[in-house]
Amino acid sequence: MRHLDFIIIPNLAQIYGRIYIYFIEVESYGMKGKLIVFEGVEGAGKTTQMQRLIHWLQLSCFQKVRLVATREPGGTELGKGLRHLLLKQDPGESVSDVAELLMYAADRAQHVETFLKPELSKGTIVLCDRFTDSTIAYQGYGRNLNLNLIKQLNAIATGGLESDLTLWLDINVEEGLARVRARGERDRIEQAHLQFHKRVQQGFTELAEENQSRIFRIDADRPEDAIAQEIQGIVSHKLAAWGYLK
Ligand code: ATM
Repeated sequence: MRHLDFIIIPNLAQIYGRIYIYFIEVESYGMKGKLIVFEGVEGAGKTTQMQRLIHWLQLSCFQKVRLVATREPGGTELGKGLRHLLLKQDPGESVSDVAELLMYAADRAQHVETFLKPELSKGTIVLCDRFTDSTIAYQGYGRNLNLNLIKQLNAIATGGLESDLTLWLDINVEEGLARVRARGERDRIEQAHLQFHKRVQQGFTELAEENQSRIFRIDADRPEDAIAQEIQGIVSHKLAAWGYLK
C-alpha cells in the first residue's frame, strides 16, 4: 500500500520567496506498528472491550493492516507457564513479592523480544491486555515494592519499548471485584484483600495523571456500548495522527 506525502523545503522558500512542495512516496507497509494496551483492575471489562475493538478495526478500513491481540502474563509459550505459576490458586508455598515481580518481568522480556518487537517491526497494530503499567500498579502500589526499581526492571524487560496508547478502564474496585465473583473466577491475586486492590487503583490513577498523552482514562462503570464507542473515538483519532487513516 503506497500513498503520497509531501515535504516543504524552508531554505528554498526563503531564497526564492515561495514555497516548494516536493512529493515523495512513502512506503506505508514499512511503517512501524503501534502498541495499544488495555489496563485496569479486575472486572473492568478489558477482555470484552479488546475483542470489540478488534472487531471494529477489522470492519473499518483495516483489512490491509495486520492486527494481533496478545496479553501479559501469557503471550508466549514460556509466558503461559509463568501465568499458570503466578495465578494458580494453591501455589504450594507462599510466593515472595520479589519472586512474583521477577516472574512478571521474565514473562515481559520473553514477550517483547520474541513477539512484540518482531510484530511491531512488521508494521502490525498490536493490542495487548496489560503491560508495564500493571507492574507499577500491582507490584509497586499494591505490594509496596520500590517504584524506581520496578521502572528499571520494566526498562530491562522491554528494552525501552513503550505503549503508543494505553486505554485505562477505570472502574470502582468493589464493583469490579463483584463482577469477577459473579463470573465464578478467582485467582490468587484476585483473592488478595480489598485494600490491595484499592492501592492498585491508586497506582493507575497516578500513572494516568503522570502520563496524560499516553494513558487515556475511560469510565468503565457504564454500559458496554458507550465504553466501546468512546474507545473507537480515541483510537480513530490516534490512527489518523499516526498516518493510518489518510
Ligand atoms: P488478567 O486476569 O487481567 O489477565 O491479569 C492477570 C493478573 O496478573 C492480574 N491480577 N489479578 N487479580 C494482574 C496481574 N499482573 C500483575 O500483578 N503484574 C503485572 O505486571 C501483570 C502484567 C499482571
